[in-house]
Amino acid sequence: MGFSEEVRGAAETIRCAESVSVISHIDADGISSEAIIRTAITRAGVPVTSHFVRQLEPLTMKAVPEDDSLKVFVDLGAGQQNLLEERGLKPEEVLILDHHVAQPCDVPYQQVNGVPHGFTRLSAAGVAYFVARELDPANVDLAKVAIVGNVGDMMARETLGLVGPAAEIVQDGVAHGSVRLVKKDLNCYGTSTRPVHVCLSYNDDPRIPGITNDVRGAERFLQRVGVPQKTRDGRHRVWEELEQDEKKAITSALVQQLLANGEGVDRLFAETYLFVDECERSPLRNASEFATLLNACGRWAKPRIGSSVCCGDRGRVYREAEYMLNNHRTIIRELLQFILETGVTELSHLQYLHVGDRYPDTIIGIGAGMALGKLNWRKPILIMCTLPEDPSLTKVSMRTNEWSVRRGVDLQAVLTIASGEYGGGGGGHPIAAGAFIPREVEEVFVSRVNELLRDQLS
Ligand SMILES: [Mn+2]
Repeated sequence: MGFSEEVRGAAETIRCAESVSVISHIDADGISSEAIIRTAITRAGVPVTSHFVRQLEPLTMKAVPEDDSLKVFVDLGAGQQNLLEERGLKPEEVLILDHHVAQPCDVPYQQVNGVPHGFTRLSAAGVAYFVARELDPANVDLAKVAIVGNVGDMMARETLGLVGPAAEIVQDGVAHGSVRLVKKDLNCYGTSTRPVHVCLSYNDDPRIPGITNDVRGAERFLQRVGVPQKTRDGRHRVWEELEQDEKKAITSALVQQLLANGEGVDRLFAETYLFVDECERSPLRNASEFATLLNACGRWAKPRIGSSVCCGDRGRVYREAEYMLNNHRTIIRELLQFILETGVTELSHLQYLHVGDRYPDTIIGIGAGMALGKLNWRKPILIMCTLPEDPSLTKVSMRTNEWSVRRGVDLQAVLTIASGEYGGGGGGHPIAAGAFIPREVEEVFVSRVNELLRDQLS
């Protein structure tokens, strides 16, 4: 069966359902997937309820209602079909919309997943979008939310833009009028909300000597290029609102600076996705900042707030989401400060630290990622924390940068292998990955990861 047949089959299953329970994941992709499929199901006139889980494991299976509704698993399920089977779910009461590698299973659960068809850069929000569009072509207004999910799940990162079926979603959004595609934009986070010099100094893909991790350096750079940092009324300008010739002046100077340092310029530009129906300088204005807002909601256990924002709420719920985002950033800044003050232990191929139970496991990876630029950025960082709800387990997060990934580092591979060897489990991306391990193996685990990194670089 081809991918489009799977999509058609899923739409048919939903149309025939008496009622639906959506079970989804709390990250940006999971939240946007849930918003898309719940909206489409509601519009099809089928009663639907939603349930969010941090991950699908034996403990969280109780979130799956014990009724005769159709259970639609989004952004999870493919890799946990044994749990569905153990629960005694029959094939006719399950539909999986996922993009993770499927686990072999004796029960033939219905599934839509791009991976077996070679579409490895289509996240669950993309899969949910195609099913929604199949249910009703008018659902193209959800393309925007699908782009947020795909970008949030790093589907555009390596390829500097969405590709394959995900690029078709972008075309739908452009045709609908809610999405503006910028084909060759600055490859930088925060282009709609951050002052330009802050935006430039936070960027490490590519690393620009004298600007990356150097706010003053970035300010001097803008002065040199002759681009005013502030508006006439004294407000800091953001990248998105700069004039075309100012953007050109900046990127040309960045190209020169990179070339002068013998660095490649291929990662300086990327495709970006702007949402023209959102307020200027709002975190909803572009796909990657919108995804951060969803992640903030999910990581602080408020996925429903993020979902309502995806569905168009711009009132009280949106203000709560903004609060979540600001709170998220404050705590991450604290965590960053903690990491820098405590310091890391350096091994030959990585640097690591343990933050105990000071910070929730949902944000330690983000803090580690931010700290990396201020530490030895050539070595991946590994951060550990204890889990208050299960002291026998340790959560491990790792972060690196494009520079290392291009040299062969794959954090997902090292964490999957090493955690597997010690009875844990892990996953993620080459640039960012996480795992759970038994607490008593922390030390040997770290040296094993160091060894695996050494092998990858040899
Ligand atoms: Mn996902």
